[in-house]
Amino acid sequence: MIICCYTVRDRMRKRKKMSKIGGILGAAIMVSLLSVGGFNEFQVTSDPEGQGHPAIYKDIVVWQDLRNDQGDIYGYNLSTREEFPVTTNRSTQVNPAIYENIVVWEDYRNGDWDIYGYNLETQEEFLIVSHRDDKFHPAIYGDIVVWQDLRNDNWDIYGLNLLTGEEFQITTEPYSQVHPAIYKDTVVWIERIDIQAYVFGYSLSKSKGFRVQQMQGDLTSQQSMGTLLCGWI
Ligand SMILES: [Ca+2]
Ligand SMILES: [Ca+2]
Repeated sequence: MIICCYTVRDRMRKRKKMSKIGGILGAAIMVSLLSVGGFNEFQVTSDPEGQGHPAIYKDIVVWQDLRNDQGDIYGYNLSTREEFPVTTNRSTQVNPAIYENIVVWEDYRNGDWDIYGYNLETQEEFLIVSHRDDKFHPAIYGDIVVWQDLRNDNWDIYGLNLLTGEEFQITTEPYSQVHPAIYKDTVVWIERIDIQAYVFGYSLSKSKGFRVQQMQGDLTSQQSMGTLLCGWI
């Protein structure tokens, strides 16, 4: 099993629009190879600028990269040992996710945070959702992309079927639903209700929501757990 991690010497993540990528400095993408018999770690990129937020699907690792501007998306093929750009658009691109040959990420090229995608096979970039209000944290499984969306003046979870082009709203509650993850037909997210945070989920096939558990501890660690939730659903 291969997992991705990144080392960070100076992490000052501030959730401000244009300074978002600037919060990750001096980071290097590392990929760890875990096996029953031991643990091997090797470096994927040695570029001196900052790299962060890696994601992996089979042989392909993708990450956000500061080498050219405030953020691009780069990739690495573990089989061919070749590095390649996914997008070098002059605006800021961060937070990639990948499933099979589709990479998705947050993109600031239109003056707010939208979700874009790239097909590694056809080498075509495409817009997933653009709106005047921000969208963060895309996740993808199969043909479904999900993200958190501020268009209703509070965070909701939205999704898009890449095959049909149909966009759909998963949550409508006035509380904030953030950091979605998806596995098969199940979407999970962190929901903040007053000062409490919960993990909720939704079955796309059953069109039915459910509560997973109440979160403990501070919200920062809870948010990072949001990306790990699919490991145990
Ligand atoms: Ca860029
Ligand atoms: Ca909401």
